Amino acid sequence: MSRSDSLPPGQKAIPNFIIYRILGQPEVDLNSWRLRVGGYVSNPLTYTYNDLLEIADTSYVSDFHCVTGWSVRNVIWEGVSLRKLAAEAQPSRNVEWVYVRSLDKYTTVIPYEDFLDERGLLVLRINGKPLSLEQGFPARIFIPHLYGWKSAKWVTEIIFTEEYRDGYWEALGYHQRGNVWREERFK
Ligand SMILES: Nc1nc2c(c(=O)[nH]1)N[C@H]1C(S)=C(S)[C@@H](COP(=O)(O)O)O[C@H]1N2
Ligand SMILES: [Mo]
Repeated sequence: MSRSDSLPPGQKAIPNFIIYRILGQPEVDLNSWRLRVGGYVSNPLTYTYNDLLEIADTSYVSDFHCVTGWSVRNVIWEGVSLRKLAAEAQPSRNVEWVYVRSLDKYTTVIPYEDFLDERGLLVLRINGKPLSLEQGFPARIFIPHLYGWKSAKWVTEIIFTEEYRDGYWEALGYHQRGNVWREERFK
């Protein structure tokens, strides 16, 4: 079976996303919201929501996997490729990790190599509609082969770093990378 028709080990399909907001639902003000891309880069950048809409370049269908064992199949994802954001910021050669911060103070960490996966996405739309507030409007991360906790909602900062640093779930024992096909659930 190919990856497109099988689920990763230990996962079960359910029809709809279960909404998680472990730190509460943040209030989003689109006028003040910005996405900052920085850290160890030669060209730090700040994007408004409209800037991101203008450079949206990617759309595909892929499954979503939460580490607690549920998956939602065949979701349509649209947005800006993370590769493009990285290319604009020009991370230093020594970058190994990407640290992500959100409006609700949620954080997560992604290996630079996985961040650069060709399907890595800053999501602006799900299933043909703008992200709902509860699903992370204005923007969230999605990398199909990583567990859902890496898919930070309401993202405000993407920071390229040399040093590993735990995010919210990683500090509680969840894996540095979280590859669903290798079942990297815990450290
Ligand atoms: N800011 C923020 N992002 C988050 C979370 C959260 O609590 N806060 N939960 C994560 C987890 S564990 C999962 S499985 C997915 C769930 O996405 P959903 O709420 O759209 O179903 O969001 C991820 N991103
Ligand atoms: Mo999750």
